[in-house]
Amino acid sequence: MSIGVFDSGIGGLTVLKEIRKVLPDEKIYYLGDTARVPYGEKTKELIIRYSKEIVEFLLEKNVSAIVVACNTATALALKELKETFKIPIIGVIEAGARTAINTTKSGKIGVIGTKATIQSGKYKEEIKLFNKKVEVLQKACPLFVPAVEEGILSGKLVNQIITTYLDDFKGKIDTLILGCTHYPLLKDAISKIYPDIKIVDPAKETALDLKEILEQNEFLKNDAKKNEEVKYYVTDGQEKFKEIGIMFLEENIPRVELVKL
Ligand code: DGN
Repeated sequence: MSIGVFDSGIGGLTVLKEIRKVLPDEKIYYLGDTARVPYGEKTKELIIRYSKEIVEFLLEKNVSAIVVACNTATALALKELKETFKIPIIGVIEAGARTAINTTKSGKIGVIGTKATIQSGKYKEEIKLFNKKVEVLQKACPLFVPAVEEGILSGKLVNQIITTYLDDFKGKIDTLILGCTHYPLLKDAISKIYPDIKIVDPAKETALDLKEILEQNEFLKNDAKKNEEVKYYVTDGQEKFKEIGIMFLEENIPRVELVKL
């Protein structure tokens, strides 16, 4: 049994890290579409096409389930992927929305993500499915991704970027969903500035959802090998992926293969 995980690039490694904690013995194929990142500025049609190409690649590896470890691809392509392919495919948004609903006391939730994720309104839609009365404030934070990729995770510059985007939320929300897979690296910096806001990273709950789906489908066997490996694939820039990947995964990435989709 193996699992496919994909992202527009490197951010999905924050989701992979959580999946590895919950399912350390399953073989995982991770694909980062680094040649075509960022998805956050692209059209829905293009994101659906890219996502389908990636799923087809992962299916060739005989994966039993797929995690769309990218908020933008989840927001814009998950529905089409589920309609097109027969295996279980899960995204990160439902888990994020559910966790936020269980976290908020005031019923006021903030969502941040790429422009495409925010414009799609998917988080708001999911949250409203759980509870219509909850108020949702949204904001695209496009400068967070380059800051994270440059390793600027604390200090004056990143604090200024954070307050520029998030001061609008001050006093208006008690829970903030990190609706982009890069943002967990800014969690500490955001928490320091807004200690009263509870921060939700959808990755943890997504990993638990995946485990539940695998159990329901009886995909998890007791005879699985211990500590299975992760195979990494990118569409460009193997070295950069390895270099920055450590920051996201907090472990070394020994080998990355290049693929053409
Ligand atoms: N991984 C993307 C997401 O979670 O929305 C962000 C990266 C990007 O495509 N800009």
